[in-house]
Amino acid sequence: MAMRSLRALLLAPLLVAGLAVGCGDDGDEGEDGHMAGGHMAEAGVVSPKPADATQVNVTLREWAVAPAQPTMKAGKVYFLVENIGPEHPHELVIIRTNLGPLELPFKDNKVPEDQVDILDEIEEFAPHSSASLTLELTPGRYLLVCNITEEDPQIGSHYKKGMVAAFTAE
Ligand SMILES: [Cu+2]
Repeated sequence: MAMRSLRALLLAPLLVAGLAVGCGDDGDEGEDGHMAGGHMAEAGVVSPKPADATQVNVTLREWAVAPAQPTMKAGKVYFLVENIGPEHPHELVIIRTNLGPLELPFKDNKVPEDQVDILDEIEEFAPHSSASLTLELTPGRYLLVCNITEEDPQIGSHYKKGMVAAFTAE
């Protein structure tokens, strides 16, 4: 989170400069990355799959989280996550819960991360890039959530827009 504020600080003068020259470009994309909620997101980082892990591909887009399969064997899992955008950075938070996809607590326009059992997460990364995460899943039910909230009221909470999927380890 500290990185976000730093980026916002670095970005602010650029935005002011852009306004000052009456920049005619009304797109919201920076030259080197993609903006959402006033900050840039960097491309995701993909690490190699450990030999003993089972791979699960997940696609993130506006506005859905789509695992290639709803169920897998418990154990070491390698999530390979692609953000196909088309425009917004997304993240992937893995929450252990028996609640349904639409039943998570919701406060201040997002899922309060101190009120759910977060196993791990991939921080937000730019559209048209991929990221990976390896973790141990014990048997049980999980929700895969993008918990980004944008200031733009037309967008707001990505979770409420539909970015959540159920996932079970058996
Ligand atoms: Cu998202």
